[in-house]
Amino acid sequence: LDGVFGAPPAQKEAVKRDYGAVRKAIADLLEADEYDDGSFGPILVRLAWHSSGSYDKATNSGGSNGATMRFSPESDYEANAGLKVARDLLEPVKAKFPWLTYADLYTLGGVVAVEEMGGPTIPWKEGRSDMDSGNACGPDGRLPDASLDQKHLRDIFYRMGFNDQEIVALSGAHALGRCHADRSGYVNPWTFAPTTFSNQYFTLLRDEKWSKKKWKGPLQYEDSSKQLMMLPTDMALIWDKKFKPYVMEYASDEEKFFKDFAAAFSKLLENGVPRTQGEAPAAASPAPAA
Ligand code: ZEM
Repeated sequence: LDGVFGAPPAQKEAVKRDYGAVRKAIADLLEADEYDDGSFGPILVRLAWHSSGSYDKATNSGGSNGATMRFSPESDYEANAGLKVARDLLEPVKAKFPWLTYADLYTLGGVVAVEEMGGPTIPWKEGRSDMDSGNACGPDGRLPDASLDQKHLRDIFYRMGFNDQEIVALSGAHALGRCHADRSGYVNPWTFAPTTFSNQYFTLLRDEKWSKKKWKGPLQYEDSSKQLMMLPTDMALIWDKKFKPYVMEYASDEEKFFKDFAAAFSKLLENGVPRTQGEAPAAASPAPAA
């Protein structure tokens, strides 16, 4: 009978796909006194974002599925400078859970980092697959250029299927982390608590007086303490009359920001992932009893 109905149970692959254990393994990597502000959380959020932000809705190409950033040319795009740190950090997790795809790992890394740094719960579901070469890498230039303006932000994010409110909500991730001169050419963090997920990015945009930093580097803005920064694309959010109301709303209502960020970030990670109907994470709540 075994010959007809498949291998006997003992020989079947007995792998329990324990995503709780994966989440814990990622969470255990975050704290690192010697790195940046003491956490790898921010760069894991950036890895998830850049893995996904290559998505083009019109052609349904790019996006987190495939984990194409592991390969040249995408790994070498200027926008992805520094992200090898994050990919290398996650290698031991991949080694410990060989059944896990890189595409699921890179997105789940960002989800766990946001949650561990005090942010909202992000709806996430497994099911991405990995490409085995760089043939499927999207073209360079699909990620935003920080030196440009609101028109550019809309060109980039509308292409992924986002609206103005989602652009502002997603930008709130700049509460986290910092700029590195050797990666982007910019310097300094956006907030005084760069390892805590909060709405501080919006309160600072609203309340601080931002002026052009006087230096030889690319144009960036600094606060009165000269310790914090904003990119030209960050400033566009308070200069543009359609973006600004969302900045004001998120500055005064952190709960609304958390809710909108969770929805937009989940959508970002999901863009381009093939799903059968009802399989996407928003609909992944317990199925009705049969
Ligand atoms: Zn960022 N981002 N980003 N971003 N980003 C940087 C760092 C981080 C833009 C951008 O050019 C830059 C989103 C949107 C946009 C994070 C998350 C998200 C840096 C600094 C730049 C230049 C890189 C460096 O030097 O290390 C632009 C133009 C954006 C358009 C709106 C979105 C959306 C994000 C997530 C949802 C994070 C967490 C960092 C900090 C990384 C770190 O290493 O600390």
